Amino acid sequence: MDKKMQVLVVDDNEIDCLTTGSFVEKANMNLLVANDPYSALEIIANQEITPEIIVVDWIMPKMNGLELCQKIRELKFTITPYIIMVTSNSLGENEQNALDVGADDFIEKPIHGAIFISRLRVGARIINLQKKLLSLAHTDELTGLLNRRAAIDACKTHLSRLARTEVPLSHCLIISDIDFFKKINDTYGHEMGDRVLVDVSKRLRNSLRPFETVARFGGEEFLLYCEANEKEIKLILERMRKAICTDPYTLNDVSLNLTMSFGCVVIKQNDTHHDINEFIKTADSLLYEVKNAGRDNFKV
Ligand code: GH3
Ligand code: MG
Ligand code: MG
Ligand code: MG
Repeated sequence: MDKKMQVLVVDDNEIDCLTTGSFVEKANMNLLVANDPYSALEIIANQEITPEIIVVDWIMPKMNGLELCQKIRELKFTITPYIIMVTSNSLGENEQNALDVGADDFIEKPIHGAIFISRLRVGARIINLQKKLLSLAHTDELTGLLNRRAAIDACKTHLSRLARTEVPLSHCLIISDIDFFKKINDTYGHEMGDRVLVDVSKRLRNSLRPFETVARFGGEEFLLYCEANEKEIKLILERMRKAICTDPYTLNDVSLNLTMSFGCVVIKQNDTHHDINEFIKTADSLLYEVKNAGRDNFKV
């Protein structure tokens, strides 16, 4: 089931806040409340809960709704919030100004509950569309794993989190590649090749924890990112190597075994200022060494 839509109501008038809030809850959405624009910006900056629909009152002391709307539009979001401006200030040019600075909708006070709920649902449709597009843009169609672009974004997030952690930690970035994959396509056909890619993806995904990253980086090449030190990662890599080569891959009557090679770079907190592509390059050259040394192995 879809998660509840997060709706932030910004209004300096407590009664209006309660009324608007009750409609939000009636629409079965999750209500967040700010009684002034500054607390609204704080809630928006909070990484844990990102408001998806923001209902902004126009007349507020210190910073009005129009300015707040402008400020929100200057921020960077993964999902751009849908802004509904609400006001008793309903001159035609106000409506135009609100829409021009970035509001998506404009409603006059007093709010008509049923219509407001319908308008919240319009906002929810736009948000859900954004989510769907984002997920398509980030997912590898065949395997369902993250694709290359999303892998790099995820690694950047992991890196900045590593830079911020207070306890000494290290992370690992792995590039892995199926050995002699071309032979599988050539011998058994592309359908078998695809089947192997899907199965390998599952085995790799199951080898790491949910918050760690497993991505399809290229044709038969994968990027993995996990929280581990050098000693731990050697055990994890050996477990992954075995998960890939132990059980056969089957499609119809065909059953085959394969192996995979892994190159892994350990990232310490002091290294987090490096560009992610440098780590990928290092992992890749370690992978190349494993290939040259006979494959079915890993190098850290
Ligand atoms: P090595 O051990 O050196 O990695 O040899 P390899 O044969 O695995 O490497 P090579 O790069 O020569 O071949 C990779 C093959 O992967 C070639 C390409 O046709 C195949 N491939 C890439 N993407 C897909 C895909 O989506 N489906 C299938 N079936 N094959 C793919
Ligand atoms: Mg007001
Ligand atoms: Mg290969
Ligand atoms: Mg390859």
